[in-house]
Amino acid sequence: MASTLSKHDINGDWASSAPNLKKNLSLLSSEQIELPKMLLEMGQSHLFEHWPEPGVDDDEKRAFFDQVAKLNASYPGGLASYIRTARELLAESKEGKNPFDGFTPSVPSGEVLTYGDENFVQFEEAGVREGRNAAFVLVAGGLGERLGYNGIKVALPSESTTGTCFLQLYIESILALQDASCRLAEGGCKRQIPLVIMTSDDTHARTMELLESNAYFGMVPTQVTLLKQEKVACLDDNDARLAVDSHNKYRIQTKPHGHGDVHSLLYSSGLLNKWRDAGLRWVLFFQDTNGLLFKAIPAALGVSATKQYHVNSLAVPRKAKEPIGGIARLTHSDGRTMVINVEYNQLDPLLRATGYADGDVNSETGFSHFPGNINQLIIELGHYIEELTKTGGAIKEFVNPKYKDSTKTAFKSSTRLECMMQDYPKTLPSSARVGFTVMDTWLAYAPVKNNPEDAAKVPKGNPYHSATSGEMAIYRANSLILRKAGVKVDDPVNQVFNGQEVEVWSRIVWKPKWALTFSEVRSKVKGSCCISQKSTMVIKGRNIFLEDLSLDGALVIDSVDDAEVIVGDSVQNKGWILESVDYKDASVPEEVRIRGFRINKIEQLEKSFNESGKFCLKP
Ligand code: UGB
Repeated sequence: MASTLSKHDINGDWASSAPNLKKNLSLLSSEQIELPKMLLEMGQSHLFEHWPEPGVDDDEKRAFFDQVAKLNASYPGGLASYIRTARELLAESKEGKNPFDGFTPSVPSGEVLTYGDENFVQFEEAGVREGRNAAFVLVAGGLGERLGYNGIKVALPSESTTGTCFLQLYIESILALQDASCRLAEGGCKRQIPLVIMTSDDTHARTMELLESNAYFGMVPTQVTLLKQEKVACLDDNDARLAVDSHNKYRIQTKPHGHGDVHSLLYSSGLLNKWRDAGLRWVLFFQDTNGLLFKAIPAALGVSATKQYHVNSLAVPRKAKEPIGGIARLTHSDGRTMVINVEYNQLDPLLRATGYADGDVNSETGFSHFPGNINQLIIELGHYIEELTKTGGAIKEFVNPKYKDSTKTAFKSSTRLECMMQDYPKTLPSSARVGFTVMDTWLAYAPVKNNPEDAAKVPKGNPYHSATSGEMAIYRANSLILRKAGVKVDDPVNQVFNGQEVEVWSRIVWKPKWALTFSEVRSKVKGSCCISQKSTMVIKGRNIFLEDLSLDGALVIDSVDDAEVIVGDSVQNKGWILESVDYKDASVPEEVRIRGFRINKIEQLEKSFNESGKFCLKP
């Protein structure tokens, strides 16, 4: 029950600078009284200027304090600390201070892998062995404003041949890693790899609903934990005056704080210690829409384990000025060094300010000197816990106000503090082993971030990062992997969808349990196989072997885990074809429209083997 206010509190002399607040003090409980005191001390009396007499909108006024209490509790150090940090960062931004002042960038050295060579295969094997000691953390609190999709991004189909959504693909990949890793354990193992999903108010309910309505895509429900991040208060000016919500004058406007929240949430959840006590060693962080990522995970985890990295970032070759962060070694004039992501909008100015007159430009390889951060981090758990015990998981923040003019005194719209998960190494001692692993882009990175209009405007040669390119990248990667394993896959044809010219390869898709690593793919392809460009091949079962297969059409094949199926000879039919759709055509579902095509399933050979035993599919 709310306790009553003291005489001093009711008297409210401390509130004389905010007369409208003073009149309403009786609405507050004694637990809440510290909140308005703190707000006044922090120069926020404007929040009460428009408050009417007691008796009017009292419930809204109480709800205001509930919101303030929540904002206060969810930020390390409370709202006062948030406002103080905001003032410091806003002052630095006004002065034009570079957050990397004193640091000189240089090109870092990391592990550069070539898909399918002996080195790669060895790292994959080491990674699969370590898989059972890993926990996965998906940051999925972002709204994806650039994509402009109305649903949550993890519910989007990663490709439309099978319609598998990103969350299903991720979960099935983790389960495949779990099985493969446990099979390698001496005496077997029953470990369930934990998955944490960071959500926000924008995504939480829909993520939960997606999991529940799909039986967690095969995971045990207790294997999955959702941690919801809270938004932070918006700021109206350089004094960090909190912004009043334009839809409700009794609310402070809030916006997302960024994916960096994941560290403090994990820390306060208590999960990290639980994982350590259960013998886990690695935490792998990843983002919401990269359909290729798990093709790179086993090798990258193998690199972490072999090199004993405390932090390992996955990277890909990056075109200069491409909007993904660049990984750089930064050396301070006082001798400190760190290997860290420098966001794309900061890299070019930093280079120009430190003697690279041309800024961020491509080298003779056709790519920037600085590998692109794809925000897949692998962190060693013991070291992580040690570090978070010191910092509580707080990540260095930044502010990015859009000023009205060069006086930098007013903003075009409110701003807020933000933080990024890849800034975690910024507080690490120089002794920490921070490395990175570069993989081919075709293998590791094809996010879905841009809406069709923006994607169509991307400079020629740079990636679209759209739903169209994300899907095509999956077919391309699978085709290239099969080629590497000896299958003759036809060259792609170029087609334009939603104004984007893309390579259309054979639509080849397999479930992660069919093959997670290159060695597994190689072991499942025999003899002389070929697949024409117009073909579609969907492999759903675990023990399906392609042997002297000649495919020109559509083939969909499934089997129970203890069936062994050989697919051979010639399969020919009219197949499945891609038909263009206009993304402005509102009669077409949004997830189809944003890729610019639909699949017309004209004719296919579809076969399911539902009993154990050895079978041969020879039409
Ligand atoms: N996300 C959250 O969970 N919470 C938030 O508050 C915000 C986001 P974006 P962006 O490799 O692809 C990142 O918006 O700006 C989740 C890196 O900073 O897609 O493109 C969100 O749901 C950049 O260095 O990020 O930039 C999503 O899963 C570069 O590496 C993830 O965070 C780039 O991604 C990323 O959100 C990239």
